[in-house]
Amino acid sequence: MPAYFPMTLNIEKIRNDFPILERETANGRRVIYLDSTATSQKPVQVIEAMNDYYRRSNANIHRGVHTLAEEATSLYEGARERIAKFINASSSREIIYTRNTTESINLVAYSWARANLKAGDLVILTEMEHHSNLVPWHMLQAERGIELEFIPVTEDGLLDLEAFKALLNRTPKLVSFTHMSNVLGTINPAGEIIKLAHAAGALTLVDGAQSVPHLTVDVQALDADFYAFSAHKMCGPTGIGVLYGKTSLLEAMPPFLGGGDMIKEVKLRSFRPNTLPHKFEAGTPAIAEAVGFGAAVDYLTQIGMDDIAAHEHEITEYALERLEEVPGVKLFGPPAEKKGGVAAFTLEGVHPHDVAQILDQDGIAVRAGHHCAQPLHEKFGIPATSRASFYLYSTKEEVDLLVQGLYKVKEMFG
Ligand code: C6P
Repeated sequence: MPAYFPMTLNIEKIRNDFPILERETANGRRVIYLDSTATSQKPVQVIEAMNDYYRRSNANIHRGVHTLAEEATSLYEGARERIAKFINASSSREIIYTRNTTESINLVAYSWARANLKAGDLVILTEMEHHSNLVPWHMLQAERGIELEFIPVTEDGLLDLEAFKALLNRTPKLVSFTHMSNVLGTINPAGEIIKLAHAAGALTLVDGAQSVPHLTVDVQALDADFYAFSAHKMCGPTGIGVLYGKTSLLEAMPPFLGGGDMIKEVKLRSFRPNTLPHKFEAGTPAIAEAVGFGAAVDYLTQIGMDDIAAHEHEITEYALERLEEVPGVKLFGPPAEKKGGVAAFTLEGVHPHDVAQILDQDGIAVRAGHHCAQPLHEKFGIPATSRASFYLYSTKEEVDLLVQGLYKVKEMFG
């Protein structure tokens, strides 16, 4: 077993932090979790931080002067500080808690875009977007008559930057794109795209659902205007995410949801909104989840994002190599140097759902379907793929078991 362990991280120690990796499925197989792109598993450090919060400190925040309320507020705000540091925001006021990446993108679409875009204004997206960075813009197009254009994806799964430059001549107002594709794994040149967009006078929104969990992200170095991500894909709990925005932009934006906590003052016929970041956080938020999010960021920071990325690269390189050996497997996306830990594939003659179901009999968890990126699958002329994805706890041994499982699938389908 140790021979399989890559050298970058102390995988044995890391795997011990994730109790779920020890469990067995109904037919007595150990779980081989290859679906971290959908949601990551959670280390005990996160589970215990949330548990401790409910056992010791539970109270509503920003509302009370009693000990528990102050403790809960300080835990909630402390997590925000650490998340700000994690992505190098210039202030924690730029970190808006949301429910997830989807809500973060919708916040920009509802608040910034409805205040700033009119009929005929152009928003540039890409062909590799997740539905959460497509549908909010379709909705705005139907409501406002904005225009949408898409940076094409090349056959090898990269963005066509020459086509993007041509689109920039049409003076877009916003360029909104994924930093890393959840299907192809492509890591897009976010810094370059942002620079080009700014030179053309557009703002930028980056969907970081797959990048923040796996790469070192520095929003100031990127010069991103907005950046969205979810806790649950980075060892944290479900139900909480972040919208990062530059202070000047967030300050100028109208509130998104109205209610308690997002106000300074309310009269019968009017209100004054609160300052940042509270202006965008109406109602009692996900407090325990924020505590868990802070613990997740501490956990990843302590291990080191660069080492995590290096480990994932090693696993991905190995996985692509091994999957390519399987007759009938077709891989989608660029080579390992240009992608994160995602391997989407089809197996000739077998529906991706059948592949996933048969693998599951051996405890191997992969996702099958369009992965909320239907237009991208259409582009490649397929309805679905099977997708294996990797994280800091993934091992080469698990890749071997996946490959072994695929040979079994082939045998069953003759
Ligand atoms: N992708 C996947 O299996 P939420 O659900 O809001 O936390 O994240 C949405 C989202 C946005 N952008 C990208 C690039 C994503 O990958 C996701 C979530 C999961 O691929 C669930 S569909």
